[in-house]
Amino acid sequence: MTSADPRALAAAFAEAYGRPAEGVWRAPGRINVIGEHTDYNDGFVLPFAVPQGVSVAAARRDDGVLEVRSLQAAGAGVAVPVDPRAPEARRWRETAPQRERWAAYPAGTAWVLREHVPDGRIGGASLLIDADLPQGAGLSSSAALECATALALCELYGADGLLGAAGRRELARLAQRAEHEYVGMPCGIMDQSASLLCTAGHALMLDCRSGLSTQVPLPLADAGLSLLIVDTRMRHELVDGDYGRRRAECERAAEALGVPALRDVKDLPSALDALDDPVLRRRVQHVVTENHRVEAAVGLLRAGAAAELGALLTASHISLRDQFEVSWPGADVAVEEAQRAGARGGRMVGGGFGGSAIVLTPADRVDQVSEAIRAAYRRREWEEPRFLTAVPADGARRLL
Ligand code: GAF
Repeated sequence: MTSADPRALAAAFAEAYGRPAEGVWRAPGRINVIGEHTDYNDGFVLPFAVPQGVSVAAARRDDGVLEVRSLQAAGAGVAVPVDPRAPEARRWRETAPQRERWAAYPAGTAWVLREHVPDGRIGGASLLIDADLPQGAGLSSSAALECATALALCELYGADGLLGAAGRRELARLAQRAEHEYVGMPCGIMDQSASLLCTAGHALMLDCRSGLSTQVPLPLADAGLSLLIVDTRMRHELVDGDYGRRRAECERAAEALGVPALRDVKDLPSALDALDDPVLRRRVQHVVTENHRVEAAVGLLRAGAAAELGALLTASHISLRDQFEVSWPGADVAVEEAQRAGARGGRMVGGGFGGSAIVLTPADRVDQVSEAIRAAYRRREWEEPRFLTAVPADGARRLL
């Protein structure tokens, strides 16, 4: 069974919980064309939703408990009070074994939504999750899980104000808040925005300061191009601290430069001169140039020059590798080998330290490019990478 089959998921829900689901909702993962580690610097990003995602079958309950089960996680699932101050919720958050920790994403989402439902209380829910998005692959499975849960709970509990176009922007902020305050991951706003706001055939140009976004057509197939996702099978765990450290370095640099955020650095050479710490200089160099690359990429797409994006992708990768220092060997090798085999460029995506890379290649070279990457992995005795073709898909929605 795949997540694209809502009736099968509803049937599995009825079997698991002994009562019918009230609906099935789905939220996608994302690929970011360009604009990495710019979102929490108030900058620009250009993600699109992928067809792979997370589906949630759900039904309300009235005992204040959120019970989550997953077709991908064996065992009986996790039941935790929606109110995190309840002793059982506290105990669970302090002692949950690693295999149950994924449940913090839906639990945190239920908690942040309480202020937005008519009587100020989410009475509980049973959820059955089905994901065809690999976890830890840098494709934003966590945000997809939050957003699918959020849509389900908003509809079930009548948080109608969060369901329209403007409401979805707020919903993205709430899901981000769940991740900050409940999960402990200080993420930016890109992943939740992509999951909730993207439309098929387009990338989303998002100004992470104003929250304003525009849909930018991404006609890859018409331009004879493929964007290949290379899941390097090297896994990351962003809650672990490297991501938070990068974010803190950016905030320190902004403070030292006397600007609200690194987005406000207008004169890069003077900013670099003003910083003594070489690490902070590298971080600033990345963020400032990456914002320029997002704007350049949007310019190319609007001019019908998608094939020219390759050089920008590779420049982004080199900057993430050398200045921001978040790349990993599997991504570096994939980008280098892809180019040698005729791809136009590529880069790591997501927070880094593992996960996926993307490669922009003429559609007729997909086989050569993927074989070159596979062979390079074999030579190093690394686990075989997995390939997906990235197709810009619709954002989160109700399926049933
Ligand atoms: C992760 C975060 F969740 C995003 O907010 C973003 O910062 C990204 O890393 C890096 O661009 O996916």
